[in-house]
Amino acid sequence: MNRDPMPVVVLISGNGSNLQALIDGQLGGSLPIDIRAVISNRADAYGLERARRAGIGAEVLEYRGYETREAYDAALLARVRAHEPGLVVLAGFMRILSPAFVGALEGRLINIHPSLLPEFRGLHTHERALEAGVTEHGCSVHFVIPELDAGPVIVQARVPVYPDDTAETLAKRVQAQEHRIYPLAVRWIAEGRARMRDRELVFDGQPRATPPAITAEDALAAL
Ligand code: NHR
Ligand code: GAR
Repeated sequence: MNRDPMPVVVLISGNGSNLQALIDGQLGGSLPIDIRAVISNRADAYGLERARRAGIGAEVLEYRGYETREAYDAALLARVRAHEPGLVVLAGFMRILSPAFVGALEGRLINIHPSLLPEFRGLHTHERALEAGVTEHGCSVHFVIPELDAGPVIVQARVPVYPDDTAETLAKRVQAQEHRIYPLAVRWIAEGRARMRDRELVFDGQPRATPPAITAEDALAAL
C-alpha cells in the first residue's frame, strides 16, 4: 500500500547522530517520512547543521526567557504543531517534558533511551550500567508518556559489556545500535504497523507485552 510520507518533527539537543540516521533513511528511500523541521533547545547543537545540510528547516527554541517549564513547553508545542506532524521524534532531546506537552502528543511522540528499559531510566545510563556490573546493556525506543522513560517499548537492541569498557566505549557500541533501531521503529509507525493503545504497544494489530517487546535481531530478520 502506498501512502504519503508521514510528516515528522525531530527534537534534539546535541550531536544529532540519530537525526542523521533518520535523514539518511528518508533520503535513501527506506523511510516513508518527510522531516518537516528539526527543533533544538540549544543553539550550539551540531544536529542543526546536519538538518541544514539536508535542506531541512532548523529551529532553535532556548529555555532562556521563559518563567516556567510549562510556559516553555507551551511555546515548544506551538512550534511543533505548526508543522502538523504525524510523529514527533525525541533524538537526544535533554529536557523533561511536562504532562501537558506529552498529553497533547501522546501516541505520536517517541524517544530513544540509552538503556535496556526498564533498567536505568533517567540520565548517565552508561556510567550506571558499568557501576552495576551488568554484562549486557543496550537501547530502547519507546512511546513517551508523562512518566519519564516509562512508556511502552517498541524495540530494543542489546550489546555486550566488556570488562575494560569505559562509559565512552560502551556509549559508542550502544549508539551504533541506536542508529539501526530508531529508523526501524519510525518506519513501523509510518507504515501503521506499530502504535500505542491504552499505553501499550500494538504491533501488526496485536497487543504486545513490553518488555521484551521486539528485539532488533527479530526485527532485522523479518525485513
Ligand atoms: N518527557 C517525558 N514526560 N517522558 C519521557 O519519557 C521523556 C521526556 C523528555 C525527554 C528523553 C530522556 C531519556 O531518554 C525524554 C524522555 C532528559 C532528562 C533530564 O533529566 C531525563 C530523561 C530524558 C531526557 N533532563 C534534565 C531536565 O531537568 C536536564 C538535563 C540536562 O540538561 O543535561 O530536564 O533519558
Ligand atoms: C543518544 O545516545 C541517546 O540515546 C541519548 O543521547 C544520545 C544523543 O545522541 N539520549 C539521552 O540520553 C536522553 N536522555 P545524538 O544527539 O547523536 O542522537
